[in-house]
This record gives sequence, C-alpha cells and structure tokens, in this order.
Amino acid sequence: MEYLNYIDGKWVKSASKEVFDSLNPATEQSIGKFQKSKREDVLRAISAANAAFPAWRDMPAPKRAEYLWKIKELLVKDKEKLARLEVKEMGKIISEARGDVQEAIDVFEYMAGEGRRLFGHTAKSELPNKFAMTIRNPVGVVGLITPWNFPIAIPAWKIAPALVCGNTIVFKPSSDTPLCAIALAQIIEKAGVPKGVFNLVTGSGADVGGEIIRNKDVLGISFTGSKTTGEMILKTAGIKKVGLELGGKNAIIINEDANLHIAVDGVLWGAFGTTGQRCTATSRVIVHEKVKKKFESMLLERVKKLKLGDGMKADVGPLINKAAVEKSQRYAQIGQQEGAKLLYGGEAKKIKGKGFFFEPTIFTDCKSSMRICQQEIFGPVLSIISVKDMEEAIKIANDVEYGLSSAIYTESMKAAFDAINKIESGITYINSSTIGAEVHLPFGGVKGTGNGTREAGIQGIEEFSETKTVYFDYSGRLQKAQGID
Ligand code: UN1
Repeated sequence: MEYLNYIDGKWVKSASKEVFDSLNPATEQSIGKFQKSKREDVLRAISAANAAFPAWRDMPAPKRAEYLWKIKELLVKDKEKLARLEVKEMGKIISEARGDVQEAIDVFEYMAGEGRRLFGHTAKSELPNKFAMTIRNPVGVVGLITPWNFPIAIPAWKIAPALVCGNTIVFKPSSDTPLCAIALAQIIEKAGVPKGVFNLVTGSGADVGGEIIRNKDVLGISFTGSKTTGEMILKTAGIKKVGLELGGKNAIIINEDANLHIAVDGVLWGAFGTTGQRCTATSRVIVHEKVKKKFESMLLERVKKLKLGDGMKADVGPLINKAAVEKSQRYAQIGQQEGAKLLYGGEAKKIKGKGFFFEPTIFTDCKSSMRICQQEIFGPVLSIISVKDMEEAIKIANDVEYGLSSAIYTESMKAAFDAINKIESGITYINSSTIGAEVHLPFGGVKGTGNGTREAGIQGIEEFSETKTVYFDYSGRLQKAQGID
C-alpha cells in the first residue's frame, strides 16, 4: 500500500511521485510505500503551516489544549493497535511498544495541562505606576525531525508542547518508521486539529530535513538523532531556535556495597532493552573490582536466557536495519582487536533466514580509552570496566564526549550523592537503570548530548516558546528607568 504526505489538512502525493519502502526488521518484508518527498513538498508544508499560524496562535491556550486531550484519548483507544504496528515497523518487543505509546499518551496528557498554565512571571518595576511581567509566545513554524527508536513517543514529546504553545508544525519522521508517524498523523487529523497546523512530510534527511533546516520561514527546529547530524543542523540552521537531543554513552556504576540482584536487572534492562537502541541505553558498566567476578557470573547466567526474535514473542527484538547490524558487528570486532575480552555474544543472527538480529554482546576487562567504551554503538553491545574505588568510577563515567544518562547502584548515601553531584549527565538514577525517563520531568543531556535544551516536563515548553517581557506604564507620563531625569 502507498501512503501519502499530510499537508494543509489533505493526504497528498509528493511532487516527485517517487516512493520508498519501510521494512519489518524481523522479516525484512516491506510494510508499505512512502513518499520520497522533495524540496517542493516541504515548501508546500511550510506555506500551509505559515498560513495556519495566526489563527492557531490567537486561539486561547486552554482551547488548543482541548485538541491535545482529544489526541490523548484517541491514543488510549488505539494503544494496542499502535503498539503492534511499532513491533512490525520498528521491531521493539510488544511490552516496550506499549510503553512507547503510553509515553505518548502521558506527554499529551501532561502538555494538555500546560494549556491552563504556560506560566510567565511578574516582577516589580523600579518605577511607580509601572507593571512588569513575562508572557510566553509561540516560536512560529517549527520543524520537527525525529528518529525511529521511539517512533511514536519522541514525535509526541515534540508535537504536544509545540501545539500547546501555539506553533504550527512541519514534521519529518525517520524513513525507517514512516508508518508509525502516519498513524500518529491520522490521530491528529481525527482529533480535528485545524488544517495546516500540523503537516507531515516523509523523505530523506538531505531533501526534506535539509529544506526544513535552511528555510527562513521555519523559526524553530527540534531534532533527536546523532551528534554528527545535530552539529550539521546547528551550522546550517544558524540563528534559528534549535533544540538537540543527541547521543549517549551511558554508564551504570556498581559499588562494592550494591545489591547485585537489582544491579543485574538494571544492567540487562538498560543494555539490552530496545536491543540497546536508546540514547539512554546502558553501554558501559563500571564495577568495583571487589564485586566484578560475582556480578559477571550473575549477568552471564541471566543474559543466556534472553530470547532473540520477533518482538511479539521474544525478549530482545531485531535491530532497525542492515546498517545497524553491520555497525554492531564492526564494534564486536573492534572490541576484540583492542584487547577487550568477549564474554558473550558478538554475532549477527537470522531467524528462518531473515531479520536484522544481533546477539546481546558483553565485553569485559575493557579500558575506558577503547572505542567500544567511547563511541555510541546504538546496539546491544555492553562494555565492563573495573575500578578500585568510586572516585575512579566517576572519573571514568565522565571520560566520554556525551552526557545523557547515568546510574549508580549502591547502599551508600555518600556514593549516591557524589554520583548525583559529580557525574556529567542530564539524568542520574540511583539504584535504577539508565533508561525509563518519565514525561513530567525534564529530559536531556550535557556535553556532546545536546545544546542545553530539555524536553518533557515543565522545561519542555521552553523549546517551543519565546519569552516576551512586558512593561506596562500607567503613570500617564514619560518615566525613565535607571534613574535618568
Ligand atoms: C531516546 O532513546 O531517545 O528514558 C529516548 C528512556 C525513554 C526515552 C528514551 N523514556 O529511556
């Protein structure tokens, strides 16, 4: 079946008339054909978003929020259907796919509440009979460019705050998961969001993303994806308002006093949940040397039981595509070449001759300088590094270019607070894994992970609003600030 772009409230073909396929990563079968859009299609979407902007901006925010609430209700209704679609198109296992849709439900619910807040603040003027305050205005037309690993939740993290703040949208989803994006767009359409407010254009990063980034009528960009693309966006977008959520090389620290049972649970979930394809995935374990052996044997016993296969019936699903398998394979080789010890896995797999599977893979006796401990693999490859104390652990946790998530397993309050205060990351978990952020708290990272923006939570609306400072002088004469007569 051929799927279309959604522009100005209509489902339309791209000007190029060309299409591309989206594959089920477990079976390698096509699940549909999608528009290979070009610059012309993006221009149409931007012009629709521009035309729709004034009315959407002028609509009272609580009224806009009603659309978000409606979208939330429709997501609840279609949760199972959408989750199954995610399994088919993205490959994640069904329980996690349900979680992905739930995250979208949560964020629409939370951001609908913002319709009755969108707080500014007031401050006292230094002059009499003068009032001062800030209000939030929308940015304008915003471009949303999203990855495939949370094909419904991540678009929702951006669409919900963008809409409630009064922006209009041009959305370019990943070409690996266009059908999930279309399913979300159908819900937005069904919720009655006015035409032109939300537009979806599928196609390549170069043609579709490139135009969104360059176009002078697009005033804000929100991007989740790789650091290389993020840097390119910053350079090209210039002085637009840009929000970036980039990579991670997240570590779990295990102290000598840790409860190893929950630590092993956390490592398995963080490293092999979503087949390691989360920016928040655990890709390093930094373990106290005194408990290393015990931890490794407990981990090995558990990892052997993980069943690889189609997301409807497995513990670990496929990787997103062939290139992802090749990447994990390459790092499995690099790890061995650099002298790390392969404890488990390391091989690509097929099931009934098909699928982009890769075994959960564990390296130990790693050094922080190894490429497997430095570079984002975005696959089920975990590196274990042992340390003599927590000071060294934190130093190694920080010895990477990224800073998204982190975790420590310990019973010591001092070790926990040292981790909270000293690990360079946007998120730190105590006695929990590096994944599983909740939507009412800010999400984002430091260093190479981003440019300072946070998504979700109260800070999630910063990215999609501009602060206006208002001075209201009711003195009836010219008053000059700074004491000027
Ligand atoms: C991502 O991988 O880009 O915290 C997002 C988590 C999820 C979101 C991950 N709630 O793991």
